Amino acid sequence: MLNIVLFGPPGAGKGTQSERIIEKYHLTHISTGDLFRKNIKEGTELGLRAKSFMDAGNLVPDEVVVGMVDDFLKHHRDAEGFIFDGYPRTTPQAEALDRQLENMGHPIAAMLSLAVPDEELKARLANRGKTSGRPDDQDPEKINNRISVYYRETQPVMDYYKAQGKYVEIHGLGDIEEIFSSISDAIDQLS
Ligand code: B4P
Repeated sequence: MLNIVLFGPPGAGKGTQSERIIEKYHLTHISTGDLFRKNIKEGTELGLRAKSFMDAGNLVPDEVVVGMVDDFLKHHRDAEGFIFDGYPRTTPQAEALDRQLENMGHPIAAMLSLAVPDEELKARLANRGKTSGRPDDQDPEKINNRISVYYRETQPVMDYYKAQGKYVEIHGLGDIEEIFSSISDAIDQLS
């Protein structure tokens, strides 16, 4: 079983690269952002709890996210491995993930961290906002808030994985397939 965290600021390309990773390595994809958007669309109680946080570009509270991931893992016990896309986003979430995987006997093998400059992130998100219909992509203030929240609450998660010797930085600027090739090289070195 291969478990990987795909990490990076908003708009770094986590969703974009996850699609390629799951196809090549047959991992099960868990995107907490996608799961929340699905719940919002379906009008579930979980979706209602998450919506106001997401629309403002803030993080959904840890206990809500961790509970949702617990549930997902329980329903995917036969997976060959997981790509965690957008989770963990806080140090308490990283600690929770270690506990969740301890129960399954397969810890995180690596955190692949996409490095992209802020100006490029803002341009990508504003561009996606033209067609995505996502409230958090459409307003420059919300985009700026998401990037600030990333530096304040999410970036410390890097140190958590650096301390475990699992941190791998990936240059995230440029051609999507070239970035995927760097990711593939990093994954191939793990197995
Ligand atoms: P997410 O859904 O995780 O999304 P994201 O950060 O917006 O984007 P991602 O990095 O996946 O970007 P993408 O590939 O799409 O989070 C949304 C919200 O959900 C959060 O703000 C938060 O409120 C909540 N949430 C989710 N997880 C949470 C958690 N664990 N805890 C608390 N709250 C949580 O790429 C963006 C754009 O760039 C796309 O248009 C893409 O086509 C383009 N692009 C990608 N790679 C490119 C490249 N190399 N060159 C040019 N463009 C590129």
